[in-house]
Amino acid sequence: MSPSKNSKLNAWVEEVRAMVQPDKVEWCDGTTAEYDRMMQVMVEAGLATKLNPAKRPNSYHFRSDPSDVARVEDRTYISTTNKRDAGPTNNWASPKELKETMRGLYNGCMKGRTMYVIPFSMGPIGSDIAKIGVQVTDSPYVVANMHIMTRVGTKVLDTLGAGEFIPCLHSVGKPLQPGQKDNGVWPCAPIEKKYIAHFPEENLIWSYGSGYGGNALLGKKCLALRIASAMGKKEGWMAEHMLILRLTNPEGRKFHIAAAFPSACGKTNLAMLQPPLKGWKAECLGDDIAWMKIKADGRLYAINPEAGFFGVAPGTSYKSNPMAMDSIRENAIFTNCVMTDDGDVWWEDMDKPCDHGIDWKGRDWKPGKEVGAHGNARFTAPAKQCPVICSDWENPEGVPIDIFVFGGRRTRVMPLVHQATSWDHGVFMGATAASEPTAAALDVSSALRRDPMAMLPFCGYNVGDYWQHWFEMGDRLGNKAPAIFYVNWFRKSDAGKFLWPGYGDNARVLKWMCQRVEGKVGARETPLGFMPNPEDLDLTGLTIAKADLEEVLRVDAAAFKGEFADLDGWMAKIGEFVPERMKKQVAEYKKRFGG
Ligand code: OXD
Ligand code: MN
Repeated sequence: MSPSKNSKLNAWVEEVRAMVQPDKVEWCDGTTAEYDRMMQVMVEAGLATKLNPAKRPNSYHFRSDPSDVARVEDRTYISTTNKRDAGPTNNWASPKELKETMRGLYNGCMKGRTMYVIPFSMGPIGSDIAKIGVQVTDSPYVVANMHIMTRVGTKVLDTLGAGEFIPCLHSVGKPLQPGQKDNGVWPCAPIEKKYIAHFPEENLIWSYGSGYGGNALLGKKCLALRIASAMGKKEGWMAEHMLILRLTNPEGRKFHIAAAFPSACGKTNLAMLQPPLKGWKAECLGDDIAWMKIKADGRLYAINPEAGFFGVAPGTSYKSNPMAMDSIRENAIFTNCVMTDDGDVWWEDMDKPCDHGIDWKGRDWKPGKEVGAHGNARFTAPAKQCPVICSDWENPEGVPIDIFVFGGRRTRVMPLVHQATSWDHGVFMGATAASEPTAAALDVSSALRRDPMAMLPFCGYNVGDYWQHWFEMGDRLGNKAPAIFYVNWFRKSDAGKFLWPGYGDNARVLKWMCQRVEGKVGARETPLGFMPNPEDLDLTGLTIAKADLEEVLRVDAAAFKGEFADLDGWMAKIGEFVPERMKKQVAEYKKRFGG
């Protein structure tokens, strides 16, 4: 029986039920008892292992199928009536054809399974920036993860009343025959049957065939980025692939920073960084997504629409991110890690080595040629468990953003930091951001890729229109617009050594940004924009060779000129959709380099 009086919702759930033909339907209430029951179901199905409670209380480990370990960009669609509205960076399919294909797959796809109906809020329930979604899924793994990553439950239905919701349909695409059980085999469909489809004209999401991460937890990339970005364009707000953090200076002034990086650039690390600078305090508000609206005072306010962290495990350690390590000490879900002999989880570059365990493929494992944890192994943990979660992280009003940061992973060419000289220049910096490849997507090539505002896989509409939206937001914000910076923590020397220590020391760069906003620190003008002189950075307590510092702050004009062809290629890819203001920025950029 539906606990909702929303007739549109009830009609949709009934329509889906008739199509997917589950054994039964369960409405999720978001309670701990429900979470525990999901885990019980999955332990019994051989899909989950409860970790040793003495090591990691109330935590579970899962192993997915090797074909289902990351987002599948080739199978992700933006389905709009006109192809131009999906733009040159998205896969497009006509809604009519895509729906027909997918209906064929959905038909009877939940046979032998339970269909769960998950009402969830992205953002604090009732915030004027928040949105309500309802996900239908046949995966208890998804239910449990949604409990952590979003706000699930009856209160959401009460708030929804008869209002609008975003329908999110999901199936792992593996019906069960009578008597058949999963028996330890992660359910999913083969790659050519996986579809992650978005219909922005109707605010609708259909996902089929994958049980993993962003393909399946539909509140995250599908709703909070692809659909929300398209809604933001229509409604005049922004949904961005950005962490949010608060830095407080010794005088008590708070700065809010929203930073966009492609996957695997240390976003979660930056979101939780702890400054080694006396009197400076950092608090985390979110590690992946920011929704931002201009409020009555003319400033841009951000909320984190999520309630948890779905972080990349390998590389996370007490050295790289102690706050994340403390966030996952209990009540966490781990996927595709090594299971240790004492019933805990492990991954590459965790603090202590692991001599023996079961690898992510379920095989007996010892350190050697093959990694034990998949490169995109993940932890799911409640944000409230982060020791440095900001007291305002659930403030329905959001926090006013002072600074935007773009960046990427570049071993060469790009210096440590530069600042835009104007909003339009900052939009150009974001639009031309580039990074080296990631394990978070299964199917991206190993070449350097341009990743505009880190939204390449997540922008739910034409990227040219998206850039135009950025320009227009700047017009509306005027002199209240955040200052824009670009960083690269990953520059290496010719000998392959990182030139900048990174991690907590990145706070030194953030401090420079805050002081720039206050007009308290110097900079030099370069063809890239404003950059710090070595003495403008607070390097107290840091040992860095003078030559390394100079190198990491050097603008190699010849190298940048050498990338003009790549820049032209990128603009040519967006072609007729490049806004005039972007063309002007490209021309000015080249002129500054004398070319
Ligand atoms: C993520 C990603 O999972 O960006 O956050 O890939
Ligand atoms: Mn992300």
